[in-house]
Amino acid sequence: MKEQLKELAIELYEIDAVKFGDFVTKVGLKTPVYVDLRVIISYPKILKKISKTLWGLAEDDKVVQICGVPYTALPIASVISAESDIPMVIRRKEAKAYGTKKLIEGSFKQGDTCVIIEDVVTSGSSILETVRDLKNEGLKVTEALVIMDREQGGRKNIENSGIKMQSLYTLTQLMGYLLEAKKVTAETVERVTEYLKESRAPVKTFEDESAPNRLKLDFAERSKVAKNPLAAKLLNLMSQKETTLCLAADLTSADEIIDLTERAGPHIAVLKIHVDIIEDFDQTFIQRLKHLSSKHKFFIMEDRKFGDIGNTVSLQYGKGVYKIAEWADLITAHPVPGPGLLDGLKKAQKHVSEDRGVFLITEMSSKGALTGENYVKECLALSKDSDIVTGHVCQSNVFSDPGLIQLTPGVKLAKTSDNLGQQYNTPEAVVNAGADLAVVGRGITESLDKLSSILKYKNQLWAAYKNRISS
Ligand code: S5P
Repeated sequence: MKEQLKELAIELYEIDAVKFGDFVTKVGLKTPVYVDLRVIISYPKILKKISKTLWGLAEDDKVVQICGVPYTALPIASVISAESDIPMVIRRKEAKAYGTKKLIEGSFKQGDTCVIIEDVVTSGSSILETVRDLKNEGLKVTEALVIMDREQGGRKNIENSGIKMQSLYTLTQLMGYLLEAKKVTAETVERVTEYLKESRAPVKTFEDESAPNRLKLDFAERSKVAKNPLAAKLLNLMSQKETTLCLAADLTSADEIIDLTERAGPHIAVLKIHVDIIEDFDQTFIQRLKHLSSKHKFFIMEDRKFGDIGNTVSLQYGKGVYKIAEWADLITAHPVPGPGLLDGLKKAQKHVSEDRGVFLITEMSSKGALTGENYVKECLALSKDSDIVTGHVCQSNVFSDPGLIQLTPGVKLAKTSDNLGQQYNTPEAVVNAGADLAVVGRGITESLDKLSSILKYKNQLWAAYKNRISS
């Protein structure tokens, strides 16, 4: 085996799958070693050899499915699957775009055991995300076979989640083989060793992945684990009032909003407005709204989508004509400025005695939205330890923390779009894609019989939620 690994290490070096120099990683960190196994698809003999050697590490002989982590490991997993005659499943990376597509492709049964194939492990997060999605679909994952362990904390993270990880090489072993074959100098080995000492990936607790499945828990149970007090209240309210409807009253006249809210109040969990589109705004409008919110028990959300540096958002939230912090139970914010945004919002909340919450805009419903997978990850990281984040505005099940709420806009009775990029999915589809609260705007405001539309959305959403937690 050792000779085989040494030979393979040299071949990988010669096809530029391992390079030494000054590189910058995806997340902007400097590294003296770059491992890019994508190139092996151009060398079928090496692809075959590496796949065979990797499969030789497998211990679990009851495995009935193979899953490659997209994308580099997919050809390796395919070769292993074809050679071993064990079927393969694929976890889609881009299913999140519309939230309703299948996450796992391939045919499998509940309880099937599955081995994961991965090319390089750094923090282990790609494997853990794959494991989470496979588990959500009922597959059991016991083992991960990896070509290269960069020794930066990934193994620990993976093993902490109960997955046995086997690798063909650690970076140190690979360096040893290359030094022996005189492909690298002792100085390069030393540089890499130093780098490894300094750049351990943070140990992830992966609470999210090991937490009970958010989609299967009922709101009352989830309220007990919410860090944000308003999230706890909202989950309880949805449970008691049996509604997950958030009405987007995107109307420009104060009277029209009040009129609609009077009718909708008993059936909604949240009334969402855009205060800056109201042409006759004054503080009496707010008083009337507050009166209705305490009479009919719903929360008020100002969909301001704050997105500036901490100091500016603090002023925008607490001051100015609208004094949003004084009356909006909930607000929305674009997390693009980073943690300072939350600090700024929190600062403005200090002057208010009631509970307040923030929904982070993590994915958008509009066509071509720039909220890609990495951005989503960063947004989720931001909410992890915050007590002011109520949940995420997103289109799909991107987080598992049962204490956070998924708010999904872009909802209509039929799957359609408008002519300005808005995309709609049905109430049932969005709930199955993880929506806890669903935002309906024009589906209600433009209907002739508003009350009957409100009830239709409310009932369809609630039925889909009950179905989700019981199935
Ligand atoms: O991604 C998003 C986020 C939000 S908050 N897509 C959205 O459409 N929204 C808001 O939801 C939008 O500002 C509007 O108020 C509402 C959707 O309205 P509708 O009329 O298209 O249902």
